[in-house]
Amino acid sequence: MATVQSAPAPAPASAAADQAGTRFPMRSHCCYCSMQCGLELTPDADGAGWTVKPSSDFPVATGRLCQKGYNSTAHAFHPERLRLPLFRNRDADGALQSGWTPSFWDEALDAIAAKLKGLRERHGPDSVAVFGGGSLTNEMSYLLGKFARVALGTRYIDYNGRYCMSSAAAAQQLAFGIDRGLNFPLDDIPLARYIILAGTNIAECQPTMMPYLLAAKKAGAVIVTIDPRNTMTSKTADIHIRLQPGFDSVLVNSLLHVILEEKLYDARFVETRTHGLEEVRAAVRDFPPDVVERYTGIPEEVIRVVARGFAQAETGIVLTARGLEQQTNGVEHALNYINLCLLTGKVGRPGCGYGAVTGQANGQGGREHGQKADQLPGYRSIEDPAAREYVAGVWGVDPDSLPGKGVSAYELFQKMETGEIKALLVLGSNPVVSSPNATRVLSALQKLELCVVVDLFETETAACADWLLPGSSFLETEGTLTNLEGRVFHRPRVMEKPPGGLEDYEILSALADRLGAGAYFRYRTNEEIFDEMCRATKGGKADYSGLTYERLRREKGVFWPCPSPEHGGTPRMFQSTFHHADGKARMHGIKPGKPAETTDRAYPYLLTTGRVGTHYLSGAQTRRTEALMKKTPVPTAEIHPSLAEKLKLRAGDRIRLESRRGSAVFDCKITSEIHPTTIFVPFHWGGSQSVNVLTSDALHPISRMPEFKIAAVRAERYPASAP
Ligand SMILES: Nc1nc2c(c(=O)[nH]1)N[C@H]1C(S)=C(S)[C@@H](COP(=O)(O)OP(=O)(O)OC[C@H]3O[C@@H](n4cnc5c(=O)[nH]c(N)nc54)[C@H](O)[C@@H]3O)O[C@H]1N2
Ligand SMILES: Nc1nc2c(c(=O)[nH]1)N[C@H]1C(S)=C(S)[C@@H](COP(=O)(O)OP(=O)(O)OC[C@H]3O[C@@H](n4cnc5c(=O)[nH]c(N)nc54)[C@H](O)[C@@H]3O)O[C@H]1N2
Ligand code: SF4
Ligand SMILES: [Mo]
Repeated sequence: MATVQSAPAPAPASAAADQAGTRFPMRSHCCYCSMQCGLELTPDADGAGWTVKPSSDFPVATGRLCQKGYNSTAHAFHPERLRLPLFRNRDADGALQSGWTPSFWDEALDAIAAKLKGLRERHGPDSVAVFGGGSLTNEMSYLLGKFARVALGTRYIDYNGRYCMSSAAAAQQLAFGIDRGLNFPLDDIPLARYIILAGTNIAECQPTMMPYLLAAKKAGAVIVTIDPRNTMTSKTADIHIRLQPGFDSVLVNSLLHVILEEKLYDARFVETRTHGLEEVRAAVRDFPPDVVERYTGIPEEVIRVVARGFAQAETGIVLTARGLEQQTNGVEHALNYINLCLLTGKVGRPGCGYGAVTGQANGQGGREHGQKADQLPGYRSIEDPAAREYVAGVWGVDPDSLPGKGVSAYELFQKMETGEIKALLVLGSNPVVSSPNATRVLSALQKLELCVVVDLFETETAACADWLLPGSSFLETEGTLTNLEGRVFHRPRVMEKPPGGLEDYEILSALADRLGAGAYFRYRTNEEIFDEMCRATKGGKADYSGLTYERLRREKGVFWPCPSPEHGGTPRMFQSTFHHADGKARMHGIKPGKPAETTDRAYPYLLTTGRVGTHYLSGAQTRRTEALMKKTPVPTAEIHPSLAEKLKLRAGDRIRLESRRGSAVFDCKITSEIHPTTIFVPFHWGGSQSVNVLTSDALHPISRMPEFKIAAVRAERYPASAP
């Protein structure tokens, strides 16, 4: 393969001039998780990078960073950063040749647009698809949605947030009529007297949130964790419930059973603010704690203690994350945890609430402004005629020209497999590593006639690309993001883009121009995109219309909804009303369902997957960060000593895991902290280290969330001496 051409990397010396006042330190925000900790950056002594310190200027996790945050700028200077558009020919059978040819931007954009136009003419606009990501700014998320609908005219756009927040989002929409990760500010956490953390490993995934939990604990709160593993998070808990994956709704039904049986619920709140009590009562009738102890091994007494503790506490919070959401029953599990809050009246007042802990940098804003298959900006539905008319008005297009809703992220790959989708633009995701059943995704991508990837690096997904375009890192662009609390804030630019380079938004605008839609994409700055986006959100659920860059800078972030310049924002939601037409929340009776794949004789163990503190998602950035790779160079499977004994594992042996979809070999760590039937593997690696070659691509019927957290596998010893 030809070497990937690189132009000189931008150096801190070219630091952006638009950060007023003292030049250093400059302000930014960590590019990784949803905490969005503030950074203070000063150039290294050798001028080759930045020295990173926590910012004292951002009112979230002030003065704190985790190991990823301290190392968050390193990847931007990695020698493998792409600097020029790269191109590859296809041979007569349509297969990609090896070796990239560097190109110029004009040449690249002309060629891509010509190919897209040709496909559109021959096969219609829906032959082209777009795949976005939750790391992108609000501006880019919005623009990607507009680009798909206006410049390409395709219904097929979705993004990696489908793999992330979609089940909790669907549950919150059903229960509350609106979806915002946390319904309350982080500052409410220390006011909670009882905190349930289910399927959320905050200590590794949002590490700077831990002090909020520890402050609550210091003030007397009881913390309960529910996870198949005794994680770093559960080490701070008073009670840890080690649950076999898939059993959350069974456990919660039992908690609800005790609360109803012992009349510990908040009858006034339930009566005046909710619907569904009788439905819940009926659903939990058959789940007394002694029966559930028999199903799950969780002692009856523990169930009673937690149920009573949560119900009787003056204040309480429940947080869930991907542990229970990334399942074919994920929406139901989340709904049941919401039931717990509603039944006990713990919503809409200080120290109370339900929160689905958002994951990606802009996992919140990224799911509000149109990257989703069925969505228009402001959390509007693309199927709603009034929403179509309003947004079309802002865009200056005919409402009838907007396509209808498309399909979810994984279903896009299924449509590539059948040939219905023939071209794909990926911006802000690395789906070959992060999708379930990754081998199938890879082969679907190989069927495309045109694949364009805009990224910082030649990722595993770029292996399927005709065109690889250099994207801008978080240091080289400005924009707004919305953190896990729903706080919209402005992230300034730190460095100028390399000479001749294009920002992500400029790439889309230039392509739109060549596709004949340039008139709708004439932006000179990210701020112009933001202002248009805010107008497009007006009257929607996620209403940003009271926001401007100036205001976000001055107030250091504002919580949405914020429907007018005079409105102060909404840190705590649901204080007097929910977002259904009658103002009441909905409780749902949950009948626990089985996962798509259960264990059997051939595949006797449960594989669950997730994260480690040192790496981020597909690893595209953190595997290019030396300090983090030194700590965790390879994925390690966690297995229980009883399983190690069964497999006759010896020190240094690895483990070979096989599911119905593939097999892979991993190093292993033998630990009694994991549920005996369960094996955990992190997913931050690709190729032969990919755990997603094993995972199940069963999707939730409503949210279309894949079942990343449960697959049936067999396991065998892989001797240390084997290759
Ligand atoms: N270090 C690091 N931090 C990150 C990320 C990262 O990649 N690395 N990614 C960010 C993103 S995008 C996201 S979405 C978040 C994810 O944050 P989390 O959801 O907290 O992370 P996971 O490790 O995927 O899963 C959490 C826990 O769920 C448990 N679990 C598995 N099955 C079940 C089950 O059936 N029930 C219950 N109750 N628990 C179960 C796992 O053992 C695991 O400890 O993290 C964000 N922060
Ligand atoms: N087995 C298993 N699989 C999972 C999960 C799991 O728990 N288990 N979790 C799922 C979840 S919650 C998530 S969120 C997904 C995420 O998985 P991915 O979507 O693959 O996430 P990233 O690795 O963040 O991919 C972002 C890509 O965009 C690039 N990038 C970053 N910022 C920018 C930018 O500003 N511009 C451009 N052009 N490119 C940029 C990065 O280099 C990287 O290649 O993974 C999912 N996959
Ligand atoms: S907690 Fe999240 S945002 Fe903060 S430094 Fe760590 S990875 Fe970055
Ligand atoms: Mo995520």
